[in-house]
Amino acid sequence: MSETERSIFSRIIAREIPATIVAETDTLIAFEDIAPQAPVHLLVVPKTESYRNVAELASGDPGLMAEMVALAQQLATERAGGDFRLVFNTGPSAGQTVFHVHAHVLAGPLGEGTLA
Ligand code: DGP
Repeated sequence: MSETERSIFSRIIAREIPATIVAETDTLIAFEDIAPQAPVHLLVVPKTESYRNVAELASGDPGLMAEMVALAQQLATERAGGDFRLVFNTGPSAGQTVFHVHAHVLAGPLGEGTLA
């Protein structure tokens, strides 16, 4: 894959562009969404760029998907008492804009105007 084809999230992982990183493991990174839609709005992202969306990830590496859920739960527990929403936009007409699989972790009081 050429430099120009790398996703914005790969550039965050490589520290080429800034982000507020809140957790990192060998396989995952988590950082604050640039446009938060809930009191806690984090993105949990596999370091590999092999999967464009959650359907590809679930069939290609279900263990990695389970790691994403576990990290989401850990972060929601640290920040918002443990309850959380996990959103995987899958496909352009569903609102996906970055084609490097990622989970939106939403927590805190969810009211009008938050991600439905
Ligand atoms: P989606 O629409 O599901 O593909 O979500 C992509 C999310 O990524 C969106 O909520 C905004 C976030 N995002 C896009 N570019 C950046 C960036 O450069 N930094 C951060 N922190 N978040 C970004």
